[in-house]
Amino acid sequence: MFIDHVIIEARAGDGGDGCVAFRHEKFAPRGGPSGGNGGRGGDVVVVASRDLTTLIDLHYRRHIKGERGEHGRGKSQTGADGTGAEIVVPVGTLVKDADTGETLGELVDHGARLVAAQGGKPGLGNEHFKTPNNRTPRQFTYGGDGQARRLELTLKLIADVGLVGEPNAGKSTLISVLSAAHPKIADYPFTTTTPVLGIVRVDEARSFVMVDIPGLIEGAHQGRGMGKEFLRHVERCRLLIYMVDIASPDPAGSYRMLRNELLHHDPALLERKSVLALTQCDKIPGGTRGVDPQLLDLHEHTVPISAVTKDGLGDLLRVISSLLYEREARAQ
Ligand SMILES: Nc1nc2c(ncn2[C@@H]2O[C@H](COP(=O)(O)OP(=O)(O)OP(=O)(O)O)[C@@H](O)[C@H]2O)c(=O)[nH]1
Ligand SMILES: [Mg+2]
Repeated sequence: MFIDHVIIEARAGDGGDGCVAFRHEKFAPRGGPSGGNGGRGGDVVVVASRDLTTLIDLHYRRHIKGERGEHGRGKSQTGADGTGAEIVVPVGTLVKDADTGETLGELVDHGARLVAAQGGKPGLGNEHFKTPNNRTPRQFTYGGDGQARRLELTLKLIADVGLVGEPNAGKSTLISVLSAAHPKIADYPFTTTTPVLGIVRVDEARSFVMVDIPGLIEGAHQGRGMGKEFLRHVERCRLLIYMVDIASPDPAGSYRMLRNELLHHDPALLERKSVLALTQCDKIPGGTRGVDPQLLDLHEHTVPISAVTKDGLGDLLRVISSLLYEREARAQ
């Protein structure tokens, strides 16, 4: 199961109470105040790890609590701080307050940490209130309440290259020939129901991460089909590949439909570097060389391919890598 959205209850620990105590020593029977402060409550912290790829663990663990700080004790002893609780999430997780909608942060790097609920402040013991005028204070304060918050965690996969296409365009087939990923492939629509990541090796030094998402159909932005929900996974891709089956009834229309769906989801996606891959060219006479020139003109970078004969895959990789690495190449 692929879980990429969960709401959990985070409750930080309360602060420990301050203590009221007086020293009772043999030669100082009426000693001064000695009640120590409480400890801080443990925070609830969200930590990003590249070792996770879904939020599934949290699906089964909805309540996360930090420990309470210990109460202060006599003999000026401060209570120990409560241990914090960690919520480990995959890199690329967005953390929001589920009730206010406020974005608390986005964990983009491995090891990044975000305090999602603050532990309660320590209470003060009576020793703290000692003044020259008041040598026997009985005052103390209670520890503060730990912050309680409902957190909405949303995972946005971080891939360099996203595949967008209608169902059956051949997205999963492409990722399975270019990477070690093995998504299910079949000739019925919506075979892919959850995003799949694959690492594509360009040469010894370079590789990129590709993401295959469920197919898009016209009206996806209004909730038709299932692709809309997954479009957020291509939001951060540096490059998009429009996948259009050359043997489908209207390839040019399919390409325009895909652009239109992206436009409605987020207009910035149309500005993204992109390549049009005309897929399944083995099905037409002449294969990758038999493509109608008008289709080749649809997009600035158009590459005819066949995942079955592997024709055009080298060209596709060359175009992808020149676009992905062009800034670095120029800088060298
Ligand atoms: N002849 C031929 N068939 C292909 C090619 N690529 C994919 N297919 C076939 O087309 C069908 C759909 O392929 P998939 O890779 O599952 O398509 P998809 O785009 O992932 O589809 P969804 O997951 O439903 O969105 C399967 O029967 C594949 O075997 C190709 O290059 N040539
Ligand atoms: Mg698929």
